[in-house]
Amino acid sequence: MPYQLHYWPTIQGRGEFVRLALEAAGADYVDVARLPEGEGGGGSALGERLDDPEAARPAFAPPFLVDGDIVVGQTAAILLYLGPRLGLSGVGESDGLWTHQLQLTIADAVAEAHDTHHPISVGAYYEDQRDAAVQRAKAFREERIPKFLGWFERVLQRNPAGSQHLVGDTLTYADLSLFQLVDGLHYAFPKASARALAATPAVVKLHANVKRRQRVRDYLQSPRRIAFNEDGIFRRYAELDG
Ligand SMILES: N[C@@H](CCC(=O)N[C@@H](CS)C(=O)NCC(=O)O)C(=O)O
Repeated sequence: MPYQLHYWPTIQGRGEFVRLALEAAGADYVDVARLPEGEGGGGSALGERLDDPEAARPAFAPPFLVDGDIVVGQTAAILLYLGPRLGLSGVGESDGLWTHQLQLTIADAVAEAHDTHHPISVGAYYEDQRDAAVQRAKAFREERIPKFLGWFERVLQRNPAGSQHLVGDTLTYADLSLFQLVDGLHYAFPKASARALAATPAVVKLHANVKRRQRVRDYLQSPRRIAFNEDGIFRRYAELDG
């Protein structure tokens, strides 16, 4: 049975962290909401699934993964579940937990990137919170992007197995997610992220190495990879960069 990924069909968003893991492992999966409506696809079918009154353990929000009887919500929990199954996690309790910790830190960075364009309310339009967004984005650019990327740089430099990977000497979902974080920051904040990345050579190298991997490259060039856009988490608004 293929894994079922349930996520909004028109954005990369948080679903992209799961897509990348599935794609990099060559896993059999269906991106359900991207199917034609007649086959259960579309955003409204996804909304109906979230509101399913029969679900004993409903996910709070997309993404969620269905694997037979198992339903897992929360991006980091989905990757915690998939990691060992796809051969994309540190092995053993200590390395498995470390991989998860890295993912949770990436989730923190993603939430802060989101809040630069929605600092007041998730439910209000960007245009109605632009002034606060400008202020929030300035702090994110000047303090948080360098702090997050600097921490990942130190993690890479201190990895006893070498600075090619975050955990041990093989690819994990944390590497894939750091690739996606850097890609997103580069899209949304081209000037600020270029400045921060100039001080984090191992992060830059990891991003390039992940992008070069055959399955990742094939995926990025395929129609399955949705382009960044201004409905997603990483949005390019000129007034928020600098
Ligand atoms: N912490 C959750 C956040 C999930 C989330 O915020 N999903 C967004 C799309 S990226 C959503 O549709 N949220 C709807 C809501 O929060 O009401 C995760 O990492 O998966």
